[in-house]
Amino acid sequence: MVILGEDGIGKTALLITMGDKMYPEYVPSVVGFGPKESTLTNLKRKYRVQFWDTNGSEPYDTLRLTVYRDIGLAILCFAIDSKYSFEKIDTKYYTEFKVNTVGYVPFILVGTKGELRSDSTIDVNTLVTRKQAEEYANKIGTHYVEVSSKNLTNIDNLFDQVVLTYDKSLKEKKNCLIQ
Ligand SMILES: Nc1nc2c(ncn2[C@@H]2O[C@H](COP(=O)(O)OP(=O)(O)OP(=O)(O)O)[C@@H](O)[C@H]2O)c(=O)[nH]1
Ligand SMILES: [Mg+2]
Repeated sequence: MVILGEDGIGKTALLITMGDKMYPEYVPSVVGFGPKESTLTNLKRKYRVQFWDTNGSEPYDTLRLTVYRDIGLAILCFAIDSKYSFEKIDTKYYTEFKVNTVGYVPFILVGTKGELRSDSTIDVNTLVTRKQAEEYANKIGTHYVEVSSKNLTNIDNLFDQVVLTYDKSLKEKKNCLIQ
């Protein structure tokens, strides 16, 4: 799978947290550039997942295109405290992902830094609302999962959703071949 989105929204922290079930003290920019294997456990099963971390900044725009070959699932990511990163999903990452993948590749919309919703020092008007995110996910035909790597909220649910979405797309592909 590949994780896509703007700079500084918590992509790398999320990948590390999904693997380690722990929020990292130090977050590198990308977890290597190239696929990394990780064993994730969920739904009482173990999965070997190969994931690509990416970087949203312009110098990486060309390099990122090479990632789309052969991917099984994409996580489209924004941070709930960055309306800019949410808008960029539609204007950049979703489009780029659709243009550069062949056939149907499943994807999930993820809002990071979810714990900021209950931070009383933050003006709620500056946040992307859950309703906005859910409506957008609905429009592009997927689910919205809001997570907090910092508080480990919904990290397991996200991986459940990754597995379900991926399995469903495999079954649909099989059905298409039989018909
Ligand atoms: N409040 C909060 N901060 C987070 C969370 N996850 C990551 N961060 C912080 O957000 C910043 C960016 O996190 P990264 O994981 O490096 O973000 P990235 O999207 O990989 O950024 P680039 O590699 O620059 O594209 C870091 O300072 C993290 O500590 C979270 O769940 N909550
Ligand atoms: Mg990163």
